[in-house]
Amino acid sequence: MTGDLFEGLTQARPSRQALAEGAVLLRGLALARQDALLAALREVIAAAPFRHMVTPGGFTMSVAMTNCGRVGWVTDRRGYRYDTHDPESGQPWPAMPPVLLQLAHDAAEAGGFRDFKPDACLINRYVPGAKMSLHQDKDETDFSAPIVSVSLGLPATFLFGGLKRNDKTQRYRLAHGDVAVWGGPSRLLYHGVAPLAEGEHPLLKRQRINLTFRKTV
Ligand code: MD3
Ligand code: FE
Repeated sequence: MTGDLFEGLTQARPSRQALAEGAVLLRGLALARQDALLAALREVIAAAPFRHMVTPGGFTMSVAMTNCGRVGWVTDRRGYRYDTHDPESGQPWPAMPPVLLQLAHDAAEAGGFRDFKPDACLINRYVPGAKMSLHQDKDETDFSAPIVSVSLGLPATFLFGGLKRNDKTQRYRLAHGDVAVWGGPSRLLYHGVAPLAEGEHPLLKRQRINLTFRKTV
């Protein structure tokens, strides 16, 4: 019996689930290093606080975002892009903490992608009600590298479809500590997140934080 009163807080060993060709879900992979991960995240967030960005169409996103790494993903009325500097502070984005880089590398390797060296980590914060509409991640130039995503805090319903917006979607529940790798034929699949349900996570309280590691060039 390995059950835990606090769902998702501990897991004896990570499990692996194929999602699509080139995509694998590594449940619980981040749990063994969650303390170091959360400590590093707190430092990044102190230097570059979460903010609600505006889409080129003029909508304020319900998800709050920040970044670490050589470049960060930004959106404003001028468009989507990667930028070396945080537009709020005028400073370079905080460096990618080694514990984040190592987790992304290890996850990619478990997914069959060697030597993954992301130069950007987009950090998304969802509170109940926040969502992310179906989209493709295509602001990068190197689609041969995978994207690695790490879920922390409240669970979410993640959706992913095909290469066309109207392709049928599948739904998965992503919980605290789950890591997914999206490479090869899965790299440009449409994906999104359903509105976050109410809840309280033992460590992160009323929020979900998602990290996506990208190699942009
Ligand atoms: C499938 N974030 O930041 S992570 C994003 O949970 C984003 O915050 C979601 O989509 C979140 O762009 C989903 C899972 C994910 C990330 C990238 C993908 C799935 C993907 C790229 C290709 C296919
Ligand atoms: Fe995405």
